[in-house]
Order: sequence, then structure tokens, then C-alpha cells
Amino acid sequence: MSKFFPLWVVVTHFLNIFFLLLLARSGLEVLSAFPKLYWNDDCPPGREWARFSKKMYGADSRRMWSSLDEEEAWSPVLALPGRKNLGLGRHWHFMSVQFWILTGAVYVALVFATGYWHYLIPTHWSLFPDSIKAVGTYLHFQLPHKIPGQPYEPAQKLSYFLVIFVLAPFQIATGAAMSPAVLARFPRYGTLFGGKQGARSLHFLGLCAFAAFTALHTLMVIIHGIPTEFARIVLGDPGGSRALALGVGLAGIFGILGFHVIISWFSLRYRRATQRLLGVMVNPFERVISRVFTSRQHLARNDISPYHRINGYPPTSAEYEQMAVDGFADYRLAVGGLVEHPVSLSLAELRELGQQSQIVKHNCIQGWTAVAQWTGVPLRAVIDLVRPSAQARYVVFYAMDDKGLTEGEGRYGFFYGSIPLFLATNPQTILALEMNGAPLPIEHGAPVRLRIETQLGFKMVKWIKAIEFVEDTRHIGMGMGGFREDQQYYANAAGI
Ligand SMILES: Nc1nc2c(c(=O)[nH]1)N[C@H]1C(S)=C(S)[C@@H](COP(=O)(O)O)O[C@H]1N2
Ligand SMILES: [Mo]
Repeated sequence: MSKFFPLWVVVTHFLNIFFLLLLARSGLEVLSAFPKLYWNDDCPPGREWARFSKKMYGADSRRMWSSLDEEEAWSPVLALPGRKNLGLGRHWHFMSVQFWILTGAVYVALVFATGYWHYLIPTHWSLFPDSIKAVGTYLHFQLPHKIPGQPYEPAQKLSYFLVIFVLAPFQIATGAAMSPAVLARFPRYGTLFGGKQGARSLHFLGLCAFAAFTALHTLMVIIHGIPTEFARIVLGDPGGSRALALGVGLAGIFGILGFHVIISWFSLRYRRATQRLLGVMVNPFERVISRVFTSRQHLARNDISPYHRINGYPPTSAEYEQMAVDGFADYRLAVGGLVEHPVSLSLAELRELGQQSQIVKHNCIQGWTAVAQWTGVPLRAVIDLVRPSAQARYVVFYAMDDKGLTEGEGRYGFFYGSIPLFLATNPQTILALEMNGAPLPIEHGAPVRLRIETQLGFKMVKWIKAIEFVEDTRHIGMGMGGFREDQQYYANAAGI
């Protein structure tokens, strides 16, 4: 091992390539679910600064549309796993990011512990003009000289510094700024990046920067000569055997590509198994942040979005339509299960339990946001009324929309969702009856919908028919805790 390319640099460099490719492909899967980028959290349709889709829906489209209609199926060659698998893409992303950050932390610790930082961190302003000169040298088709006593030439040192100490932390920071739990608990952190959409756009530009760096870095390896450069970074020995270096280097590259072929195939072929296996690593993380962060959002009236996207088509049954015509006068909300005092409440009785209002940001799992004021009954008041027994651990919300009739994609059955009790008693968890000061519009869940402000939108069941307290959710639906968890392989905890 040379002192410039110790074994730990060789290993972390390889792991970095490994995890970055996973992050990039799964990140594209996430983007495909809402292939539009905005600078503004209102996400007005048509005002995106980038759109990777031919489909266009306007706020005033004549036919009703739902945000799932905006989702694109991208090829598994590009996205991991591709073909509209947002839930699994997120699983791959959140699994990989934990190991990528771990790799980075070990690397940075060793960079400082070993004194390697001298080769990476600029200690003199002259690095900037020297870097410009080095770029000029390349443009004259010559190779610039290395900094005396160091492994890299000036432009190389500067670009490594920027990627490791600026771009990587920036991707982590903008990534965290997209989590609904983080945004609900620390709304001002989100404003650092111009809100969730700003963070999304910057995170995407960060991916572009990584891609540009990778392309340039690869070009440089080619220019400087592959067998020699491979000997350095693959064997850690500039004088090592060229043939061995090439062999090991190519084995590493094809190993990574082969792995991607296998996991892409596996994820598409065994979607439930992938959801469960990756969930083992991702769910605990999601649960912790869902548990420790409560929403502290009190946005201003003028933050309210002029247009709030819709997700999920309303119930199409004759009963629901008739109820809507009657202004939901005969509607009753059944609350039962593992409770001491089951009830069936009219809207007036529900309202009498006390109401609160909150101006908050909605975060759909697909990526869009919108701000609205929601008014309704704290779920805690309903809990106090029905008194769940000691065994009750989850609250299940049953909806009136049969997705088989409106959503297609092979999905079927009535929408439902569940939340653990600790989310049910959060101060901003309410059964909303009004939106922006008017009775809930049909599209947004009339007459009653759930709002939980630390979670992604799919947890907030609309058109609620009944609420059940249960010990376990495994016997309900396909057993994953909710309709979108069952049929779209989303994670059940939704704080990220
Ligand atoms: N009953 C029911 N509730 C639902 C859905 C649905 O399809 N049916 N979609 C969910 C999703 S994915 C989101 S993002 C939000 C959207 O809420 P909105 O339409 O009021 O914007 O509702 C959630 N609640
Ligand atoms: Mo959603």
C-alpha cells in the first residue's frame, strides 16, 4: 500500500461507488412518481421549472385528475426498481443512505485521524488560481503537475474537496429537508432551502452535480491512463501489476452492475419480499422519527396555497353520492373495536367534541406539497370518549372509496389506513371537517378526513366511514397496515 492510497481509501472509494449508484437509481424512481420540479411549495400545475413527463394537467382541467395520474413508469434500466414502484424505490434509497453516510463518516474520521486531510482540504488561497491554471493545462491537452509531496494536482484536490465536504453534506441536508416529520417539527429548517420543493429541486441538482463529477472523474482516469490509475485506486499501489489492477477494477465494476441487474429483477419480481426485507432496515428509522417529532406548524393565512392537489378519486357509490346531495345529514361515523364505549356519531355530535384549526403543509409521498387550513375534532377527544382498552395499539380508518373502480393499476378494494396510538394522540392529529373555512370539499374527503401533520399524505384517510381500535393490523386487508402499503408496497411508517 502506498501512503497516498492506503487500503481504507481503496475500500471506502469502492463502497462509495456502490452506494451512490443505488442512491442515484432509487432517487430517480422517487422522482418518477412526481416528475416535476418546483421552487415553490404551492406546486401550481404548469409552473414547474422542470418536467420529465409529457403529461400536463392544469388546475382548471375539465376532467378531474388525481396526482397519481402524474406518476410515470420509468425503465428499470434507469430507475430502481422502475415501473411505478415508488414505495420500493424509497426503501432502496433509505436503506442505501444509511450505509452511504456510515461509509462517509468512517472515511472522514480516517481522513482526519491519518493526516490525509492535507491532500484534500485547501490550506492556501493559491489553490484556486492553481486550479484554474491546471484546467487550462488540460485544455491544452497536457497533464498538470501534482502538488509537491501530494497525490493530486490542484484542480483535482479542489474538486475532491468540493465533492466530499460540500456536495455530500449538501445532499444529506436537502434530503432531510424533505421529510414531513422533520419539516413539521422544524419548519424553519425547511425554509433554509426555500421549502420542500426548493430542497427537492436542489437535491436533484445535487444528483446532477454528482453525475457531472463522475463523468469528469472517469474521463480523467482515462486520460491519465487506466491501468496506472487502476493500480492506485484498486490495488492502492501505483507500482502494482497492471494486469492485476485491470482485472480487479473490471471485476469491481461488473460486480456492481451485476448486483444492480439482480436487485432490479428481484424487486420487480418479488415486490412484497423486497418491501419486507428492506423494511427491516428502513422501518425502525421511520418509526423513531415519527415517534419523536410532533408537528409544530402554524403557518400564516397568506401561506395557504391557491390550489391544493388531490390524490385519490372520490367514492362513486350511489349511497355516497346521495349522502353528498343531502349535505351528509344522515352520515354517521362508527367508532368501535377494542374500546369500552363504542359510538356512532353524527357530524353534529362529532363537532360537539370540540374543534381546532391548523394551517399546515401537506406532503404527498409522491413529492408535491400544498398548504391549507384544516379544522376539526382532535382525535384525542374521540379517544377520550370511546376509551380504548389496554390491548388497543393501532387505530384503523375505513374509507368509502373503492379503488378498484377509480384507480386501476390492478388495485382493488376499499381504501383504509392505520396509525399507531402515539400518532393518534399527537396535538395536530384531527378528524378534519373543514378546509380553508368551508365544509370539506368532496375531493378532499367530505364529510370527514384524517390529518396527521408529521406524516405523508397517504396516511390521512379521506371519506372516513368507520374507525376501529385494534391490537394488530395483520388480519386487515393484505396485512401491511394500509391500502397503499398493501397494494403499492409503501412503508407503513411515513415520517420521511
Ligand atoms: N380514502 C382515501 N383517502 C386518501 C387517499 C385515497 O385515495 N382514498 N389518498 C391519500 C393520498 S396518497 C394523499 S396524498 C392524500 C391527498 O389528500 P388531498 O386529496 O386532500 O390532497 O389523501 C390520502 N387519503
Ligand atoms: Mo399521496
